[in-house]
Amino acid sequence: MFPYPSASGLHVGHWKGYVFSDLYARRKFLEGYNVLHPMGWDAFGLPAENDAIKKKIHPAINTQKNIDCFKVQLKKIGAIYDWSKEVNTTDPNYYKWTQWIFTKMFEQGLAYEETVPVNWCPKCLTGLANEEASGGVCDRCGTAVEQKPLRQWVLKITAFAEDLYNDLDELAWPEKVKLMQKHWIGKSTGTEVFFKIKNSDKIIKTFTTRVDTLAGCSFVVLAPDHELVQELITESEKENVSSFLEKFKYLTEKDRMMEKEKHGVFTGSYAVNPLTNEALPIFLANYVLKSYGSGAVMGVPAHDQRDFEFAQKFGLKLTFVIKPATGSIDDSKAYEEAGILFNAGQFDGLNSEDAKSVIADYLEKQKNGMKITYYKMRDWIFSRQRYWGEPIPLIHCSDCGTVPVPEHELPLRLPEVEEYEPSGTGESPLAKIEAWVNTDCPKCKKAAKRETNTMPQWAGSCWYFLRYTSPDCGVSLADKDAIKYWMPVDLYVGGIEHAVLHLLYSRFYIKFLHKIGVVDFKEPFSKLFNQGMVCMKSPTSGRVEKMSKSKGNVVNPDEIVDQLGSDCLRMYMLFMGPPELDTEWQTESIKGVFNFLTRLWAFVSNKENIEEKASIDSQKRFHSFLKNFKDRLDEYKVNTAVSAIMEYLNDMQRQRLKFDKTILAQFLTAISIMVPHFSSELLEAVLGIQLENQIWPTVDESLAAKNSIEIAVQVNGKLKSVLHVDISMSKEEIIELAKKALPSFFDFNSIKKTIYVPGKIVSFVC
Ligand code: ANZ
Ligand code: ZN
Repeated sequence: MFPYPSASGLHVGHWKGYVFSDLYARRKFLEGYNVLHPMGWDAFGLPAENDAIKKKIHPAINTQKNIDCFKVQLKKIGAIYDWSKEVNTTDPNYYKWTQWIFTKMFEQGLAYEETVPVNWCPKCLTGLANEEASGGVCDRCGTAVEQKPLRQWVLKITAFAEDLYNDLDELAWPEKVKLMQKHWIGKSTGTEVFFKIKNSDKIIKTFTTRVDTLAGCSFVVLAPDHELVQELITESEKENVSSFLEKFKYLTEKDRMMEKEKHGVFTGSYAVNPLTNEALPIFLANYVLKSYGSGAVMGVPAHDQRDFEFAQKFGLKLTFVIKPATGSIDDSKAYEEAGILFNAGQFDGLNSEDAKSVIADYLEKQKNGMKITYYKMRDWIFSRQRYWGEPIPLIHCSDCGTVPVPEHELPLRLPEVEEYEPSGTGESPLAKIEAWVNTDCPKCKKAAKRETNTMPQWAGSCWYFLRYTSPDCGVSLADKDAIKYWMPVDLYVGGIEHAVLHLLYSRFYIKFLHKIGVVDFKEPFSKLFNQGMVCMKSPTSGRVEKMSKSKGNVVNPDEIVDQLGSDCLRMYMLFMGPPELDTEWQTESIKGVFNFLTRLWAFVSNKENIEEKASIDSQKRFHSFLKNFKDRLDEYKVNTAVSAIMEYLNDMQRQRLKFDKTILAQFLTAISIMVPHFSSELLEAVLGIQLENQIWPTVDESLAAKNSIEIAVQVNGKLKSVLHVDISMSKEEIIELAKKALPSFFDFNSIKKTIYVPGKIVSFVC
């Protein structure tokens, strides 16, 4: 995942993912693959704009400065990035295609304009994100926010909901991420039940996943903003209802849902239960959302706890229609489990799971309902009222309506302006630039106005990986053959915080581009790896937290590189712990890695450790190391792959084994993927060969075959070391080796007793 070039620069946490992906890029390269390991910049967006405003430097200049700094820092990693493939989302030659994709979506009816309520602070005069308006008050000034309808551009991601959901199953992604996307998309299969309204020809559609409970439905509830509300209110209930509605006017859906207390009001109207023909009171309530399902719910207090609480409060009828197969019903709460139907007329005795389809079929036949699948995911609000983003390439003409900027006029450049601060009126700062706003309609050539909203930061990151294949392509978003050759991405590495947003939006874009024939695959990232975060104790909170400048717990990689070298930091990042987990930075441990590398350097550069032809023991030890190393890499257990190198050196020294030139070259080549500078220096200095000419070594399986066993060495019951010994070794030889594995300061005279458990343990009692 390409970085957002922030002003604070790189910290060691950023290294973790980059070193990890470099490891696999280097391995594939040595294996003879053609590898595309690129880098680029996700440089539009609010943080970049805010930083520029703070420094009073134009965002374009400021962003370029940040990129330059980032690049200097990144180069210290020594990754095999192909800088000729660099992309930058703010480059007009790049965002031309971000805009082009939008116009294609617009032409396909997948980008539409809608006036949607956004959180609006009447004091700050700006729209706020849901996260900025929790509890119904403005995050900045504490004023109660209103729901203000603002004109927005929305992308119809829901058109792909089914594929976005189903195709997850094919992906080699962490289960956790797939599950998070499934929850977000929120597929729900159920039944829409139609309720006739008494004294009206209208019907209310309610969505339920438990149509088996329909016989127990004793009321119907609508969201307070449901479109039928006004028609349902009877004269006698007018006052009650309007004071109820007044109370909820300012709350977001989320806040309404969060409230534990069930609030509601009777409308005065009744609906008819299509199974029992009973008349059911129609209510409005805070716990029903307009934006989900059909915005109305059939209330079944006996089998839904929310409905139960609501019914208790309003004294509504409680009818159990499902009972457990054994045991009895507790009528102090809802029974939400599966069971057997009763009190349900012709459906009595059915098991509740079967009853779902039987009753749905029955309703369909009577035209009182239909089976339906709903998705919780909403369409994507795509416009921002800010300067630093891709201008939305549309023109509003009073005669022709909304017309896309023709392809040959793209990119539609962001105009140079003096004032790029948010205007505060809910309009983009672009709206103030009359010379830019006023233009001609591409169709009828009459005077028209440009759209002034810009795209969100996500727009450029939804498809950048395609551009890496041919960043200079001028005729399409990327060269068709190049896309075919390289894509989809084989291994995508990044943090889990992108599990839903970026990773879902990119999947949507690729599905769209597949639909219009730009790509011939439907998923952008075949394999995903989420690296964990690097954490450290924060001086402000005293807790171990994710590294970040604001918490004052960052380690600057440049300093570490100066003191200990890039390879030492690389190896430490890989050794810190399982790569997918969050791990704590420890300065002591990185010094341990430094000491190890120093020891390895001394061992390898000592001519006495190289002989003409390595002993069979040495060959066996090397190939079992290599097998181990590869297996652990294949399983992405890179920390244990580092341990394999450490164990190997320990055994070489302990057992006084020597390399020959072939083994040494293979060994240094294998570990070069972790410590490339170190390896290539040694290859050149000791063997006179170039890393660039090496290939990934193959394991000799016959030599790697398990011919050694692990023996634990204990002193007074405490584990001191683990030996890898040849199975042919005698008890005496093993005890000798075990003694050598103890620290040099160990007093051998203190040994009272030596116990050897064959094939397992050497235990010294002192
Ligand atoms: C009647 C019923 C009886 C329900 C029962 C549940 C248990 P999921 O699985 O999340 O899709 N529901 C439907 N639309 C709603 C809305 N707009 N706002 C709030 N709640 C809504 O949940 C589906 C269930 O959530 C539906 O099934 C409905 O309650 C409720 F014993 O219908 B159920
Ligand atoms: Zn026109």
